[in-house]
Amino acid sequence: MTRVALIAICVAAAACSKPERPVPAAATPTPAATATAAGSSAATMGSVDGRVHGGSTAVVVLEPKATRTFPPPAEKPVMDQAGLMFGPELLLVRTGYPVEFRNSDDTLHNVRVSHEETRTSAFNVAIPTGESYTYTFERDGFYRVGCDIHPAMAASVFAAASPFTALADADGRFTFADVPAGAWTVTVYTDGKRLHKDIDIASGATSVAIE
Ligand SMILES: [Cu+2]
Repeated sequence: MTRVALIAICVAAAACSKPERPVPAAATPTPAATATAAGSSAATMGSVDGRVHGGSTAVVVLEPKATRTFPPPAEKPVMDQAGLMFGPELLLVRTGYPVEFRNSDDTLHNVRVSHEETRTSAFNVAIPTGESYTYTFERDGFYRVGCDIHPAMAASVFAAASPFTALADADGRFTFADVPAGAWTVTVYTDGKRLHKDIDIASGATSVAIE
């Protein structure tokens, strides 16, 4: 049994640039999820510093318990093909927003992508030298990425609606900045397992452990 522990999730109340301005209620339905100590609105922002113990590669996702709308990503994520390799090995993307697949090699590649859990094909396209293909993932989860021309080429995509996704570093550490206060779920994907932990983000510090 793999033991994964999330420790020292510290939440610091950051000064908001517009502390007096109430968040428009119409745009953000906020059902009373859980009784948080602060009970404040999205005007309060915190940050999360955590650590995953015991896993190898760990993908961490922070998802709100209540429905929440997030701004679009600032940049379009890119998966490149260079030197007969995909890069990066794992690309974190947002569902509903475009992702670019490039071929920077002097040879033809194709890109075959399928949803890992459902085995459903997302797309399979040939990408000539110097060209690219843009795709928008609509379903959350991991995707397998391969090239049929070069079977050794392999990578993964992880798609999530939440903008708060991270690949833990070699020591298992991860950080999320500017997280709106409220009730959230931390999900850790590691060693083929999916581990959940609920946390309340507000002013103050929180420690979380997932066994
Ligand atoms: Cu290839």
